[in-house]
Amino acid sequence: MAVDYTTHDGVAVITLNNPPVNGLGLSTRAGIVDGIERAQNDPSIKAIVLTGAGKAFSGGADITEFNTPKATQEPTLATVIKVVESSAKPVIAAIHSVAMGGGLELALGAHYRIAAPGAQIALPEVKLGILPGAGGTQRLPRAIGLEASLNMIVSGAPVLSEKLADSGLFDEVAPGDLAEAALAFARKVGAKEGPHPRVRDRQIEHPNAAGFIQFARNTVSAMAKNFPAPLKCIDAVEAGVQNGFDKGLAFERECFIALVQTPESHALRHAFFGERAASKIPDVPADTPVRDIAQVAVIGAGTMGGGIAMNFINAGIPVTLLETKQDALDRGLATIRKNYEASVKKGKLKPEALDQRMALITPTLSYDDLKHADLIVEAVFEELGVKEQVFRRLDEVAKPGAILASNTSTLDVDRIAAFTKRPQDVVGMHFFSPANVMKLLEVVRGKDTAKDVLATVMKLAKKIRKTAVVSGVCDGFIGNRMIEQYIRQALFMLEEGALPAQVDKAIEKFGFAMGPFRMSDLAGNDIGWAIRKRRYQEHPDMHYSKIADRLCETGRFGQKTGGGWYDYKAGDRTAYPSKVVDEMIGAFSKEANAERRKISDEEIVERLVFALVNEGAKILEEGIASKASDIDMVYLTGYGFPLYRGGPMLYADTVGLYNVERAIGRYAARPNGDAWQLAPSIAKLAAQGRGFNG
Ligand code: T1G
Repeated sequence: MAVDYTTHDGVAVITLNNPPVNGLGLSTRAGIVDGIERAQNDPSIKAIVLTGAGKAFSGGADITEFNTPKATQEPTLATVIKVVESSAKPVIAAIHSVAMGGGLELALGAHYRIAAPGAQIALPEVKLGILPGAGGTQRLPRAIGLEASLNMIVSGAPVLSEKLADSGLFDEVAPGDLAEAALAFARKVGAKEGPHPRVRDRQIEHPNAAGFIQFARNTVSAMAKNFPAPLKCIDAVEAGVQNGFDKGLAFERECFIALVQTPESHALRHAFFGERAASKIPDVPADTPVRDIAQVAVIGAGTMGGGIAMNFINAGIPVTLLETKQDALDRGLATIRKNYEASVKKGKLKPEALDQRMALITPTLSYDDLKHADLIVEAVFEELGVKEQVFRRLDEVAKPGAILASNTSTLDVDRIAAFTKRPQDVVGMHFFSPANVMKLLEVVRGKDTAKDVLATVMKLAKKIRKTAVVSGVCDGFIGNRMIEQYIRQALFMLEEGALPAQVDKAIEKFGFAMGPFRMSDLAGNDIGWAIRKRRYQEHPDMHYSKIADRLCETGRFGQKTGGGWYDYKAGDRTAYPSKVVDEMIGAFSKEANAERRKISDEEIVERLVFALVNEGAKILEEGIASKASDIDMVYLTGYGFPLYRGGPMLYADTVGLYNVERAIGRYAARPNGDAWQLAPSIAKLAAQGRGFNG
């Protein structure tokens, strides 16, 4: 039973014991009910303490039971809370570390609550696209008031227990031994005559509840346009304010059932699990010993190197930063300082933290200073010859067991590893620009990369707050290999009749943060140009539209040259459709004898997104990615794919692979159709009526 029951001089202690965070799974829920009933029937017991073992009071509903019959099997959490709330003997919730979601709702069903300081208190359900489904929208407003509760429910953000000390949620915030404080409190209230106070019986006091709720609704509807849950949270709280607890509870249930079935909630839960699943590598045991990373070195103090260094400094890990020339080193340090100064100005960083962080950097021009580093990340020019020089040098100076990582975005990590005598210590750590901001980290596993190196880097990624996804070695790994096909389709569509602004608008309406042409103007069209030139050498058979080369030949590299696919005005980053470029596109189509036609937004979205899906399917077939959710995590955290659609592979499942296959078949039969080589797995899964994610 995932619950322990002990007695202490007239007080029964029910301890949730379902590691890792006391998720309220079926056996835990049943154990609580049994414990409460056992205490009712024991005349020596005057009061009951409910608490959690290990690192949480409770992290809420057991997410491992989501979408399984156990999740809704009696006793449901609502039943458990009803049993707790109707106990004749007082129930005291003793909260520490984490009380989230159903865990907090359970505590709200108790008669009294005592908390240790530092506990994370939250109703994060809205982040899963649902709302508190066990009375949270009804009890929390009665415990801490309308405004504070709406803030917590709609944001899902945790609040530290001591910040709620005077909120009416806790009867005590106990800085000392929580168990002792709970037992003492239990003996005190156990001596009192019942009935004991129930949160549900409190009133929600507010001078102008209707006005505040309307204000909240206006605020939330502006920011939550693609997510239904936040507004539903407000509706449920309002129902309780207007119609009383029981009607409010019933309405909350209706909202919960409706939301849990929405594609947005499915996408958010997919991302929640995908984030956790990404850190699990099928053939690397979870208990693989990791190497200690106390000191890091970064080679290259440019945009990437500086951003990479900041990640480690932000986590308190000292960094030796190596450059070849003093002025480059000085520039790199100045950029890092400027970034921190900007954070201080925005109030995101305390002034004293700026100097503390800068003090963690040891600048140097000498490779010899890297000899103590446990991890060395190179972020030098993206050219194999340069990487070779760096890794041969590293092989000479790095201490045995140091992990040697390359930030390469497309080069072959196995070839880089072969420049050393220690390929087992070489790995790719592909950060995304700006490296100190973007959450995605592609961890590229070479054929010789040791398992403990992978385990170490995945653990370190969590420490520097990155979403790490393991990729095998191929050109472009996961993200860039897929974006290649996306851009190919975008360029073909220009040739066939679309214009940059139409393509961007269509895919931005679908939910992408930025369309391909605005993105390219931002990153620099010359970067794609250089990659295409390399591609033409390596894959002469691959059919590309040369329209982007034509643009680059005129020097229109994007924002940095005042013009790219769009025109720009000095000091203004707005992308203005360019008459010159539109005419160039028209002329190009004529030269290519391409009959320009009207292309619908729907075709634009299908060709861009299904190009990602088709290449993602091949990446799965080749084992470059181990699971579809890894590919989705790459696109959600590194490429601006809309979160409410869950990533390209989940979106394909939502559309149905049968429909994806038919759409690809249609495009394969049209001009430039040779780019559509259907991934066999799409046809196979479609025939079985399955999706990528099961
Ligand atoms: N149930 C089961 N396992 C959970 C869990 C949960 N609720 N939350 C986390 N885990 C696992 C997680 O998968 C990982 O497992 C391990 O715990 C450590 O997690 C009715 C319906 C609690 C703050 O949304 O925010 O209640 O990978 O690495 O950084 O209204 O986990 O080690 O095998 O994140 O210390 C609402 C989600 C559910 C809480 C701990 N609850 N969890 O953070 O560790 S819906 C949540 C978190 C609900 C009710 C509704 C965090 C944490 P493994 P971790 P951490």
